[in-house]
Amino acid sequence: MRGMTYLRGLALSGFVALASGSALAQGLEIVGQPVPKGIGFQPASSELAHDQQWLDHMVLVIISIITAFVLGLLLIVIVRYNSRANPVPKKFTHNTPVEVAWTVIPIIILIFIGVFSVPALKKQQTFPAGDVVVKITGNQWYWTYEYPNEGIGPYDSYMIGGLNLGGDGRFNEQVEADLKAAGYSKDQWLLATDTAMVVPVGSKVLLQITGADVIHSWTIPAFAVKQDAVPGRIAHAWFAADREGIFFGQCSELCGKDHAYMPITVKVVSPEAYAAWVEQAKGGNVVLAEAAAPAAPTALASND
Ligand SMILES: [Cu+2]
Repeated sequence: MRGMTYLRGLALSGFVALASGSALAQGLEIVGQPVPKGIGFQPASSELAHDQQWLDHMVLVIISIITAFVLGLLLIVIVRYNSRANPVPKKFTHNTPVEVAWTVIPIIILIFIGVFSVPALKKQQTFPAGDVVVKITGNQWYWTYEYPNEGIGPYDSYMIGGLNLGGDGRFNEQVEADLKAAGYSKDQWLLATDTAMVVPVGSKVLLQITGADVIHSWTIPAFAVKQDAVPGRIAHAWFAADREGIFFGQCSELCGKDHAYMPITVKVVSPEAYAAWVEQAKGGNVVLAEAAAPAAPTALASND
């Protein structure tokens, strides 16, 4: 299944990427990947991710106010009650109204946060039947995907330029050529894989995640999905991607010497492209063909 199919040149994609100024691979926009000096989230691309990021920003506002308040109190104490400004300190030890306030106000703040965070967590952990079910197995050091309902796979997904594909774990001209042939640039080194998980946009995808040897962890940050892959257990996770594109993640549980070399690639495509891929994948060719992906740059959302 390795084959050379994925190494076909994708000059058109490269041209479109240059022309539109955004990264494209196989006609799909690269949406979810780490960026240099980035400190924020990857673009939220599922309802779960929108919830998660909204929650994060909301809590950030609260903790910023609290931090500023405590800093203000500290400054007042430092300026007004230092030993020079206030040589004879007060002797009292209790102040009931203040003590009630500093107990009740934090309780109210915690309840307020909980009112929003518990439903978000529950949504994450309430698993739909799934329009698409994908079984994911973590191995040292690659991922295996299987679509039990469609009879696709299991097939493996290796990092381009990784040990399994003839690399030595280092970036070189051959790796760059392999990435280019698969429709990626050197920016996707350590992220792009030869095969990918392919799902239709908007559909609820139920993941059944397990490990074959040691504990791994499957994640796509832009979908707000992260789940340990534990040998002997099947854990569930779900997402519904709300935009087409290519999304990357990396194994997130230290799993041995090549832990850093087992990235995750998910391609979200139109329902039509997905149906075409399913037919082709049933025949054994799981590499998303260029023709299956939308080619018109005008159909792509901007990456903001
Ligand atoms: Cu790992």
